[in-house]
Amino acid sequence: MALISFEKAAELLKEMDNILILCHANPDGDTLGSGFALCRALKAIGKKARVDCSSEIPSKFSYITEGIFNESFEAENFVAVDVADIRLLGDNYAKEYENKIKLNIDHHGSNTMFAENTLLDSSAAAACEVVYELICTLGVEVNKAIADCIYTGISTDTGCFRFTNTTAKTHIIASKVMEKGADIEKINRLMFETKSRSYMRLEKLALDTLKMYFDGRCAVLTIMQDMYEKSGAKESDTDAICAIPRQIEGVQIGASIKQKDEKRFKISVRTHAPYDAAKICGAMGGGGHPRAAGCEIFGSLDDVLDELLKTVEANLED
Ligand SMILES: [Mn+2]
Repeated sequence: MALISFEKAAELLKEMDNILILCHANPDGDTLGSGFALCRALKAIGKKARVDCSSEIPSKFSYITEGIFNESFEAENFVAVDVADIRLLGDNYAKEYENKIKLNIDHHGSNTMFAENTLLDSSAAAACEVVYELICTLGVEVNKAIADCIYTGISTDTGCFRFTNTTAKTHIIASKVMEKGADIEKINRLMFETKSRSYMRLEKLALDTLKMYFDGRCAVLTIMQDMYEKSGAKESDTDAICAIPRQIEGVQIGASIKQKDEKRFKISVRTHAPYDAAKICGAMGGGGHPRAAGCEIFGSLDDVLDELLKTVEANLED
């Protein structure tokens, strides 16, 4: 349960072999970019490594996984990337790998320190920034494939360098991977400009549920299970939708409620400063970053909305 340095993390990885790298469930560009960049780097120094995730990897990330030989071997060492809490591995994986993670590489201030060793930089905009530095510490040459992975994590976790987590260092690392051939035109087009037709149908259904509260300072939209069927979209399509409420003029706290099971809802909160999304979600049993956080609540939709609005109201008054 120790926080360790880049040097120590590199040393640990050099001692390991047969390494299974775990991404969080409902994988995003950062966890996948981190996982596959690290996997490619470990293979470059002769290790057996592969990446695993409890959810299916969305097809738009296929360029990240392309051309990597997913070796079959008996995993001996387990490394997690971009995972703030063991539960985020997904229900079955969380149980299977509990107390087995030797190294966790992360950038969430809310990290629960579930791993034996944690390499954490909470000032990093993306876990991919941390992984980039670790790869450099390992002495591995960053090739185009690794550069594409790192750039993907950085651009997606910063909303293409627009979110306030973006730092000067974020841009420096982005420029380093550009020099190594990261295809920023293709990556940004795939991540930010390309929307499937099923996604557009889901966005339309979700927008129909949008409601404003507290004199327009809070906006909430809801995505119910039947909307996936109606639109043909998947849950992985909802990330961009969750960003919409905060985009409305005058909104300081935006939230989306996603139905997971009949009585289980995932809430995503996005805020403008000074409102703290991690604090709001923390009050409801979750966590995350100051501008983007999440939690899960059990109950009917009405109960969930009540609890969310009560918590938002308390934070707006602070
Ligand atoms: Mn991340």
